[in-house]
Amino acid sequence: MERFNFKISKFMGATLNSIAFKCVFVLVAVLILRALLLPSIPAIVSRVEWGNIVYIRNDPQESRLFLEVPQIVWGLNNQKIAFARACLTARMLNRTLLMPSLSASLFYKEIDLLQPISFDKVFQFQKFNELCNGFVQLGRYSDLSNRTRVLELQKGSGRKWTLERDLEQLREHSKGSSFEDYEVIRIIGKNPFLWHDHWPVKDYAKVFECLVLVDEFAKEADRVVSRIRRTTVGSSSLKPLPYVAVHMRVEIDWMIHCKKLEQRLNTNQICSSKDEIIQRVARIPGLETPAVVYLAVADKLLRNSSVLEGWGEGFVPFEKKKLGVEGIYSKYPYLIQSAIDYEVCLRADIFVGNSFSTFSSLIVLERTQKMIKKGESESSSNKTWPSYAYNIKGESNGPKRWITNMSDLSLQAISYGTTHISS
Ligand SMILES: Nc1nc2c(ncn2[C@@H]2O[C@H](COP(=O)(O)OP(=O)(O)O)[C@@H](O)[C@H]2O)c(=O)[nH]1
Ligand SMILES: *[C@@H]1O[C@H](CO)[C@@H](O)[C@H](O)[C@H]1NC(C)=O
Ligand SMILES: *[C@@H]1O[C@H](CO)[C@@H](O)[C@H](O)[C@H]1NC(C)=O
Ligand SMILES: *[C@@H]1O[C@H](CO)[C@@H](O)[C@H](O)[C@H]1NC(C)=O
Ligand SMILES: *[C@@H]1O[C@H](CO)[C@@H](O)[C@H](O)[C@H]1NC(C)=O
Ligand SMILES: *[C@@H]1O[C@H](CO)[C@@H](O)[C@H](O)[C@H]1NC(C)=O
Repeated sequence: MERFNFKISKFMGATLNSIAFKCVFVLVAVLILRALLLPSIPAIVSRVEWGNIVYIRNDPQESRLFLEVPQIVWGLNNQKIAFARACLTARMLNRTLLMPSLSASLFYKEIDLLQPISFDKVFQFQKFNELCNGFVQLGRYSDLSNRTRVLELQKGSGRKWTLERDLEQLREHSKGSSFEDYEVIRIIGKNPFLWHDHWPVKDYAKVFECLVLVDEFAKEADRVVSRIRRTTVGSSSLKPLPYVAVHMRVEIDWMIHCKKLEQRLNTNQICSSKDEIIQRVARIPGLETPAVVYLAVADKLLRNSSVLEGWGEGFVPFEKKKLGVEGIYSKYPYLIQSAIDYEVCLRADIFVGNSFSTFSSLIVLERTQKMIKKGESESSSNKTWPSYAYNIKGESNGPKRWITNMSDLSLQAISYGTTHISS
């Protein structure tokens, strides 16, 4: 809420008619008008001093009430989804989300290996608040007042903790002025995926749009992409070759997970062997060859380093080592490596991924948004930023065309776990 402090009592009675007072009065009036008319000035607290008049304005969009969440864990995109849910929870509670810790390491069972990494070491803090202004906001712990009152909100897991029950609990805590006495609501609980999926795809997309990598890592992604673009074959050296990024999800962690999932869902359309991936990519309709294929894989988690073998004529496959960019990646922990790879896939001429992977799903979501922004959705063909799922058979035995349905009512419908993809 706006708050004005006028220390003008000293003026009262003494110099009411003085010209100086009139000038000051006009200035104050202007400041008030400015504050009312331009509510989106980014400053959280602006302070203008004029003589002994002090005027303080708290930005109305910057809620003085906060939500705190536990450290966010698991893979890059599972972390992004959990982060988005924390943001949307804060939005629902009309609170600013205290900037959470992400995890630099993939291991989530050994707490000491979790390697907390501050959100702003990975994504631009200021940029996030600028882009998400009016939707959700991040705050810093230093924004908290001295006498912070904290309400702990225990989140549950397990069978009793249904989607409805979770939502009901959140609704309860967003109503009623009694909660406004608590500057901080702190969500606690063990399950790293505390946040249930209560929001439409568009809301998630809005949060993801505000996530911009810090310059250091964005530059590393630029370097990798320019290496790929520099690749030439034979005499076709003038025009850059098209580059296909394939999120080859064949790492050991995935193979364990996907086999279980296939059994449970009674399907064989999840895992995809290397050979199946190669065959499907070769049958992408209209793909011009020669083409560079960038294999986005976590080299460390590969049992089998033969991913470069078996690609047919016309395909020039690269992974990090062969491309000579291993040095770029190896400087960084898992989370950053994965984030660089994500950027490289995002910018590819063609992306091919696995419809059961959140990594693939969020790339397709961002590419779909780019496509929509370019106004392609109205034209007769959705040709820019094409994406495919190699685990599902599409036209002429190629991979299935993959576009995110932005009108879907939950993220579940478009990520981790579907063979029903829009196309
Ligand atoms: N493409 C790529 N993947 C990586 C890298 N490092 C780790 N990974 C994998 O990416 C996965 C990322 O997890 P996440 O983004 O949550 O997606 P998902 O596990 O595929 O649903 C991890 O499980 C790792 O196997 C990397 O440098 N590049
Ligand atoms: C915080 O507390 C310190 C000492 O307890 C005090 O000097 C300071 O003015 C307080 N600040 C605010 C913003 O209340
Ligand atoms: C949250 O803020 C919105 C917009 O300012 C308002 O309409 C809504 O009533 C608020 N909700 C709560 C629970 O305070
Ligand atoms: C590695 O890949 C090759 C070629 O696809 C395959 O023949 C071999 O069985 C694989 N080895 C392991 C350990 O998966
Ligand atoms: C293109 O994609 C958009 C977004 O999914 C969809 O709404 C539209 O119907 C598609 N257009 C065609 C011609 O397929
Ligand atoms: C997209 O999702 C909405 C909401 O679930 C659904 O009504 C619509 O049919 C879906 N569109 C496509 C192309 O699947």
